[in-house]
Amino acid sequence: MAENNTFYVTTAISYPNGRPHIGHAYEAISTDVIARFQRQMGRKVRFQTGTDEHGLKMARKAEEQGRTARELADEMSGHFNEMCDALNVSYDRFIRTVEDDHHRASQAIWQRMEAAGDLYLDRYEGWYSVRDEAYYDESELTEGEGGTKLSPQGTPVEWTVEESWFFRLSKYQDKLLELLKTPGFLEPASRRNEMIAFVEQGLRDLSVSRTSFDWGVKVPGSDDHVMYVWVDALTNYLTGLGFPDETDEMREYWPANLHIIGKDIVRFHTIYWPAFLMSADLPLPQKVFGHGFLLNRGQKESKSLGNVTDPLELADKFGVDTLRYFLMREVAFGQDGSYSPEAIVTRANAELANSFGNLAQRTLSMIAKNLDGVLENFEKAEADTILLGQVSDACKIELPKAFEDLAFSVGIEAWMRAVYACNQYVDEQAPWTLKKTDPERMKVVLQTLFVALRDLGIAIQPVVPEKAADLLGQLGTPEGERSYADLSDINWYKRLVESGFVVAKPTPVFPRIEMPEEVA
Ligand code: ME8
Repeated sequence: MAENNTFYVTTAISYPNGRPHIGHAYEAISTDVIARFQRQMGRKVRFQTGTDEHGLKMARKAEEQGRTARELADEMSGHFNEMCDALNVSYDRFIRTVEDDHHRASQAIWQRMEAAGDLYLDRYEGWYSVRDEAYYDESELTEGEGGTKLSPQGTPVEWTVEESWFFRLSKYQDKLLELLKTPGFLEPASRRNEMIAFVEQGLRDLSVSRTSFDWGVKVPGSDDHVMYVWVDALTNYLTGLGFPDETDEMREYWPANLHIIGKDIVRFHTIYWPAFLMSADLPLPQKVFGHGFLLNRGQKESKSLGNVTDPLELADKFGVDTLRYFLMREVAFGQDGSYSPEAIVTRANAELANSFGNLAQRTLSMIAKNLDGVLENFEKAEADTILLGQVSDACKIELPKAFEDLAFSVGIEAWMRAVYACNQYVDEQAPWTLKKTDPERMKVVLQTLFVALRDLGIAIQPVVPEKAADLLGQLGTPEGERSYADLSDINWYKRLVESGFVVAKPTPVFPRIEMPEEVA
């Protein structure tokens, strides 16, 4: 069992059959926010992401382009890795399923399933969607244009007949039902019923190998078979910890605390994956969270609509942290969301520039100018205590509680309310007037705001890591004192004053952004 203070979180691994799109960026960013949040909560975190490079979809795409699957995978996987780096995604391992240790891990889990008596050779005859890399039962299909058959995801299916290894999925039906009904295993809860209904209608054994192509992990002892791509893909979560070896990482981090995935692949993660693990006699992940889809102005992105956005272009135009903030703030995690350049600019200017950025800029400028940047210990009046209580509640209690529940937009909203409260306090206290009428009171007001900024800066780090670090640097917050536990340290201000730290003329953390002309 994983130790309590460790946290293993993963994203899905993406198909590198093309460049990353905004949905991939969204998943990487939200999982990174979780990883950073958990680290800041003091947990020992392991975070894995990567690319899922085998299967028919990759093989066909490469063929279309007249090159090998490996060439396509190498090029495109590189773009996914670059995207993660550019978006400040703090993964511990970027896994590629073509790597040797992954082949070894996949073969090891296969052998365990075989040893459990759960694999047998037969003939598969049925429908397969290459786009989804998924088998479907006739009853799940719908009719498309011209009488073609479509998967529940709306993708074309083809009739497939081949010799195949089968996994005894049916054997796990009762245990899977019990698992799916376990509160907290699959979230949001709204995704549960669909999975329960799928299991309740009866599970058929699953075809888990292919013989019509060879781009995959070889089935041990059956060299003409490659594993069904989902068998190897799901195993990536174990590979990264050193499975099948009994490594420290396996002991510390397995079972995973959280698999973050999109809503379209919940079946694979909450039915197939737990069944494979049960068969291999390995502990099950604690939670699978299926997030929603990100739409471009309410529409699905597609090459034919010509609305495919390169997430790095968005980050370049608006800033990495602005994009991160927007996605986490705008979309209720678990539901679908929509984005547009206008929505990003509007949100960023209203909340980051005009509210938070401006608060920091005004406060620090006034301290630098009117107090020569010098901080002192001070006695709070009632209004100051009330404000700092509100800020502290939002930063220390409300935001962390919401983030722990993966309700990011709720947590950020609580944080934003605290920012608004600070701005209202500035307006009410009017330090620019106090400068003439009551300079001692002005000092207290400015220092109260300084204290609030430090809490606000610490709390929001998982979402906007670079900008928060910039602000905390300007506030003189030592790097080792930026965790959520540090928000309960009552002596930090005293220590800062004693250190002789001087507030310098600030540089804006969140300047206003303009709508770039080409998208205006
Ligand atoms: O499914 N909005 O890979 P993938 C939000 N290789 N998320 C989206 C999205 C959108 N518009 N489009 C896709 C695969 N996603 C498999 C996973 S895991 C062992 C194997 C999400 O490249 C999608 O739901 O099609 C998935 O979680 C991830 O992006 C990768 O999708």
